[in-house]
Amino acid sequence: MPVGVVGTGGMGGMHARILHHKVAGARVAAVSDVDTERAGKVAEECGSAAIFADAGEMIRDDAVEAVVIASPDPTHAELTLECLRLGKPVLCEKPLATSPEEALGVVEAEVERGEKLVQVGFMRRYDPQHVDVRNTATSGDIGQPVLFKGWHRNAASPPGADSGWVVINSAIHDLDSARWMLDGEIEEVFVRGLDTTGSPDGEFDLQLIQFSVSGGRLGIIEVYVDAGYGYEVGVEVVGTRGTAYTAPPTGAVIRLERAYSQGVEDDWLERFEPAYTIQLQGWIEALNNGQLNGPDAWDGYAALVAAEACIASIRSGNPKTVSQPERPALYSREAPEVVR
Ligand code: ISE
Repeated sequence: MPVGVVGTGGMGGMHARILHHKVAGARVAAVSDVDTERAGKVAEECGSAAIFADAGEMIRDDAVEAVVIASPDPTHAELTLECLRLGKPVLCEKPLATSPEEALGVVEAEVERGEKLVQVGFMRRYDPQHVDVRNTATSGDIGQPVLFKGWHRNAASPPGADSGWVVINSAIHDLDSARWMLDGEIEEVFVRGLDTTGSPDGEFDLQLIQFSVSGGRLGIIEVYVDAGYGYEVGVEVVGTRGTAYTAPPTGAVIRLERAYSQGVEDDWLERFEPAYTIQLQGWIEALNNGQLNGPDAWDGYAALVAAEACIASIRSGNPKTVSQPERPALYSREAPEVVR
């Protein structure tokens, strides 16, 4: 499957290298980036892929049959819509869009086409530790799942990151994990936060999201994007008979000079490299088998609807109800996953 990768920064570069070096059935046919020098370096590493400065031009090139979008968040919806217009399957990094309205436009365009072509890059659904928790939660072994707990810590946030960015760019993963782990919809959110950096703008780099989930369940997410010590993500699902939570990092536990220590990852590229690989392998297999079965445009939209409610709660200081239209038949859980 000849794939075009939009964006050759940290995320796009990793996707291109994984596709080239680790995913059977995939070939990096092209990469695009406004920074053509950076694109050239990635292209060279990935079998002399073609280089484009313009993403749309690459997407429209006949040599590209599937697309990975890993460009800046504001470009995601527009480029995904171009893939839909051309009938090209696309794996779009989260967030699908920067607002629910923009994401709904993608959903409506895909429903109009009548076939699923969009997968959203919620890669935690492919992380072995997260999958193990979800399988345990849905197996009945811990009783009825009643509470989702997530913690998500970045070592440091980028310049200009405000409360909205923390939600749309970071907490979007945890909101999706809650929907996925509890197999339900987020119904109400209440967000409180802190600015731990002492910056005058009062934006929250530490947020506590309390929420309710359909079926009478609850959740709480801590997102802290200036944690300092490293990158750490985990979930726990609490059931009526027991709990399941993600195992700690797999690195060696070192005993030295009367102390234990274990490494903590720097960032998501390091912590979730296996998940990104499994995600891409599954996506290519699904395309070659004609069955898309990953997180879809509706998942991308639903996470953004909850995210927007979180931002509204931050601004108002009050709880915010999350309301969304009926799930179209194309995205029903019962619908066959066959798409192409
Ligand atoms: C980043 O964009 C990611 O997607 C990471 O998975 C997440 O942990 C991080 O907070 C985001 O900024």
